[in-house]
Amino acid sequence: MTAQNLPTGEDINSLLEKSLLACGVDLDAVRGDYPTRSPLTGSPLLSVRSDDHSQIDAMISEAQQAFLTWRDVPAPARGALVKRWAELLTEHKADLANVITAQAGKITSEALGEVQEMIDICDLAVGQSRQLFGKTMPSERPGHRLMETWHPLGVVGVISAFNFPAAVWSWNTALALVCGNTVVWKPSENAQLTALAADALLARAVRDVGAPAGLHHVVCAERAGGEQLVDDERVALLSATGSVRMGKEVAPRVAGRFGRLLLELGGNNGAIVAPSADLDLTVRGVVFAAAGTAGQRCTSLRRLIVHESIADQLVDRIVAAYRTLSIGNPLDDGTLVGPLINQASFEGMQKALEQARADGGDVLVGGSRVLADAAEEAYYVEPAVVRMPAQTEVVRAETFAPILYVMTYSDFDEAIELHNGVPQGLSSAVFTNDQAEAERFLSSGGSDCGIANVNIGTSGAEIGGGFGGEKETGGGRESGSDSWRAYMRPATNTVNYSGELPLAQGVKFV
Ligand code: UN1
Repeated sequence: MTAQNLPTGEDINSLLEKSLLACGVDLDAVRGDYPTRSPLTGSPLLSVRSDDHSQIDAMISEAQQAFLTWRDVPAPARGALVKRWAELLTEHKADLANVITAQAGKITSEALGEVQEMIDICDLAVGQSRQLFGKTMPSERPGHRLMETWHPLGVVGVISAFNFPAAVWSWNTALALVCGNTVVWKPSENAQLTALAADALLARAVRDVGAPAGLHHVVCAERAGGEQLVDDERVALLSATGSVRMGKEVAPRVAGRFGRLLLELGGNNGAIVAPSADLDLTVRGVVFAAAGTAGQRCTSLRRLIVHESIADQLVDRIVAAYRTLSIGNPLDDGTLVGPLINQASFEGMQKALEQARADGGDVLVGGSRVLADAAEEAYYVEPAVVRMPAQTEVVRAETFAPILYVMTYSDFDEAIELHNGVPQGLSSAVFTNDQAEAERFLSSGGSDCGIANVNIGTSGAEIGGGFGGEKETGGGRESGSDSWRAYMRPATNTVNYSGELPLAQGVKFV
């Protein structure tokens, strides 16, 4: 089922400009020669400025300078900035969501959800600003206190992807700011307008609370701009979200200069469906996780490992649900699946499907392009379900598009082995009503991912938990739990109030 009424390029541009202005973007200041386009129609959007090497250098210097002031502002007062930012995000939720839809192609409900996720991380960070606690330990020496304190790092460089063009930056930025750092952000070339809109709201919060203006910057540049953040020694922490290929390039360069790294790379998320699973709930969970956001989340469900006794029945129901998905204009209320980001993404999907067929896979539904007549340069696709005879190379690779590979298992150990038998380790799920299976999946011998769920899909994590994964996903944790520690450095302090000078380990000296 497809929705035919795509907007015109003019419609999108007028919605975009109105929304950018409402967010406080100075259109004249951001305008430049770098072309941007809307995945809704493939039509051009406002062209943006390109920052060169010396401009990026100046941003890092300003951020470094602002850090010297910001680090001494009490953390709860830093929290007041993030609190104001959350108010502005709440007030301009629809404006920012419109920009996200226009540039990333998310359906309105998911674009609003992305902004809600930003508000949520701000709430969390504000609370965190009154904690940032260290431990105290008993000293072995009388009249001494031993404790740990946490201090800001400096400039945090954030590299983010197109698919969560604002939320991932906000996870990093809200925490980095309350922790006393300053931020230089290099968004995806496919998400610069969203970045400028999101950043304009932060700029307003900075002005409203009188925080130092230089504490946040957006770098509008291609890859070289990101590389500058990777290689600049003043960037104390580099937090990068994107492909495994990008992470493999970035990690040794940052490590080579002893910078800190936070990586959130690819996922190839799987779900096991056991015979006891509630199939109504499973179908809904699977369809949202696999087809939602047109399969363009790091957490999208890409592999379904189903018990052989229920496989046919479940697959039939998923296929039937896929046939009812409305694909088209993401601004329309009823639409569930918007466009892919661009042609390369569509081609990647086609190539993967071809390979899957060559490997003996059976494409049960989807895979075709739709609405090509209405918008030649937009790439709307029917999400695909492919029954695979085995977990072949193409299944083991992340294709950033809506392909769900289905495989079967006969015993639960085999299912876990299949599940963990991929290079990535971000998110995972089991659908079961057997408590022992659920517990095994969550145990150390179960899922090897950073996120492991029971009876919900792999995507849509809440902000309160740590977000990230293992193996090629890069090992970083962002957003909730103890992730704030990645933005700070611990110091161990020993305070002597005894008036004597006993040495540790009983050592005698002068
Ligand atoms: C991403 O795709 O990079 O768990 C982030 C989720 C969202 C975040 C996804 N909260 O699906």
